[in-house]
Amino acid sequence: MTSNASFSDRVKGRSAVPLWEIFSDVVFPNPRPLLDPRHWKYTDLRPLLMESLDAVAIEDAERRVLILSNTPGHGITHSLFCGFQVVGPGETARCHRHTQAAVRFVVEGGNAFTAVDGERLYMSRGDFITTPSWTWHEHTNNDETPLIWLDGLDVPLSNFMQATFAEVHPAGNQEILRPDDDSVRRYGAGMLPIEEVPGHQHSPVYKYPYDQCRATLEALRKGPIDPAHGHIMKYADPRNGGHVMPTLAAYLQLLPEEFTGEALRNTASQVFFVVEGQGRTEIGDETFEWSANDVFVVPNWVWFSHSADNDAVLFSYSDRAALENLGLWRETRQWNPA
Ligand code: GTQ
Ligand code: FE2
Repeated sequence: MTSNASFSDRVKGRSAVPLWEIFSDVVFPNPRPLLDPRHWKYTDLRPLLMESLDAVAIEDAERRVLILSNTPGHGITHSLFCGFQVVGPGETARCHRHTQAAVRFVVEGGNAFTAVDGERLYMSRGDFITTPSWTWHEHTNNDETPLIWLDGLDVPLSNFMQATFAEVHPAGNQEILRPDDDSVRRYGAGMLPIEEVPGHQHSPVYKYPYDQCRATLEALRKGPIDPAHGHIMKYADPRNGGHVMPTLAAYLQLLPEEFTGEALRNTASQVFFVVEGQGRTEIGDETFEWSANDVFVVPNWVWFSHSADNDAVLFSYSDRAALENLGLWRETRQWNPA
């Protein structure tokens, strides 16, 4: 008996599968995003964040985070994690470290800091802070009001690679090894030591203060504008101009009043946080109207375009760094006849 079916069955009986039966499931012409675009309004989430202060003690929570869950694995995309974290007055979220890398964007700041790798980084609204893979980190709020920021992590990507490790600091708090905001002062001016440049795989700058970054966007107004992004800059590693970490890329962009952006699509999945202004983003065939502090997510390989009513500033992070490092980055822009 030698029918095709029985051949296939005999192959499958040996824990093998004929490629020709499933070829188009594994090799296909373009990405097939499995997630939906989505929009979270801060006005919906903030009251819940405030309630969470009473709903769980910081000692019982490890981190008090409301996850913006958009996939079965609690990612906001197949590769990225996103959440709003709140630390109440007088609280400390204890020190730990993990192989997953994090970026943070401060929403409601104050007299509060995150300590990363032996250094306290004070948190004001709009500051961009990194927590690279395997660096010790803890969060302390010495203010009278809650501290809130947006967390972006490469959790689904790292977990997919099954290279996840995590541990709590044996002392609960890390030793502070350098002055406050030392990495900003040491490396944030774009200068580097002529020898002994840090050899690790992440930017030596752990905080990019909003006032400086916002001023940079303002300076760009006088120059040419990108038809899709408006005035955009990436948070860069000053050693090489690369992304801040091997997996995560992050950006700040200014959409001037009445900006109408061209569409583009790329292989990154992207999370946007509205820092200032109002506008809308078309993602596929949906339109999301956003205003300050909202979050929206753009799936990979879906056409999207931004427009702004008044001057708008968007923070975003994506898996572009990982894609570039793996040779999987691609972008296509709308064909726009002159
Ligand atoms: O602040 O250390 O949103 O470890 C998820 C995991 C935040 C954190 C998250 C974490 C943290
Ligand atoms: Fe953490």
